[in-house]
Amino acid sequence: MIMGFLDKLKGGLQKTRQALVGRVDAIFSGGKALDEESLEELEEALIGADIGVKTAGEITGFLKGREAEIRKAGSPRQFLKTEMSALLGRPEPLVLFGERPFVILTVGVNGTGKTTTIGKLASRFVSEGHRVVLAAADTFRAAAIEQLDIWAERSGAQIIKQQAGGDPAAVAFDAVEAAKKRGADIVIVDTAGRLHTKSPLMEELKKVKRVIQKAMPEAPQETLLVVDATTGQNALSQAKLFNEAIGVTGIVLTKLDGTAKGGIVFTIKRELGIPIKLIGVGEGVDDLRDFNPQDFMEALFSTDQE
Ligand SMILES: Nc1nc2c(ncn2[C@@H]2O[C@H](COP(=O)(O)OP(=O)(O)OP(=O)(O)O)[C@@H](O)[C@H]2O)c(=O)[nH]1
Ligand SMILES: [Mg+2]
Repeated sequence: MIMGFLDKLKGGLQKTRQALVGRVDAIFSGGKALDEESLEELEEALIGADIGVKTAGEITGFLKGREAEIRKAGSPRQFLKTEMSALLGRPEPLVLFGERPFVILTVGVNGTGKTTTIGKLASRFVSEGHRVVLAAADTFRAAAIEQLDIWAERSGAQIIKQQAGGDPAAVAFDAVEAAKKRGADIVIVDTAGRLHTKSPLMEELKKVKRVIQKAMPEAPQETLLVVDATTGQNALSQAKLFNEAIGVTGIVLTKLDGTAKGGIVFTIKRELGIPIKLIGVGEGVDDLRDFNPQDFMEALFSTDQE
């Protein structure tokens, strides 16, 4: 099971690996010197994999002038792996704490994978023995409610919904109240995708949060921003604006399968200070996992499939 996921992660990161590690190998193969020129090439490879200009500069700056040491330690690739691992720090998984219900509010721009992530999470929590209530607070489209309904059925979660066009805040409130009454453990609130730059939509989200707090003052204990890894650097402005509006406690990075922009993990970690808690590497129910920096680095620098 765990190996299966690592393989999937390796497969998913193949494009990022080619963009980054493949080029690193190419740069340093043939015993090329670690001079200005190869460092510049490396910096370009890092930026190309969406690691971010600032972090890319830091990494190459760190390598500069340390050629003898790096050669002694083994390959530049190994050295780079160690240095980059240090940048990612420890895992910061999703932890259910405090009073029940534990309320998770899910937000993000259109199509990033919010509803799918909720379905996967619901399935995980139910299989762990938790009682889960989903709130269909994406009332914008009827199809969105149906989509969540299917996930509720598939996972064995309950769902609170209204008709399309209803008030999202009211749905979220009802879900928390229902969970309290029924003694449920977890509420996961789906919301409509919205552009972080559209202020009326961000106001609506603030209202959802305020109204949830009328039902339970300490909720939402977790506000997850779902970010599509393929959007690259735009993830940063999404995170900044959603965070300013409602306070984001964790990031779910989806679609890490098949993107060459997996380096966004470093940018988020280094420039935002919001932990990546979960990653998505596919559309299936098992394709969501806790983000583990070490697994990520193993997969990114793996050599056994290309
Ligand atoms: N490859 C891949 N596809 C994913 C992943 N997560 C979600 N998707 C797909 O992305 C598409 C959009 O997913 P949704 O869950 O509907 O996204 P959403 O954020 O709820 O979309 P809106 O509600 O319209 O804003 C679907 O086709 C999902 O199957 C992932 O980790 N990898
Ligand atoms: Mg959705």
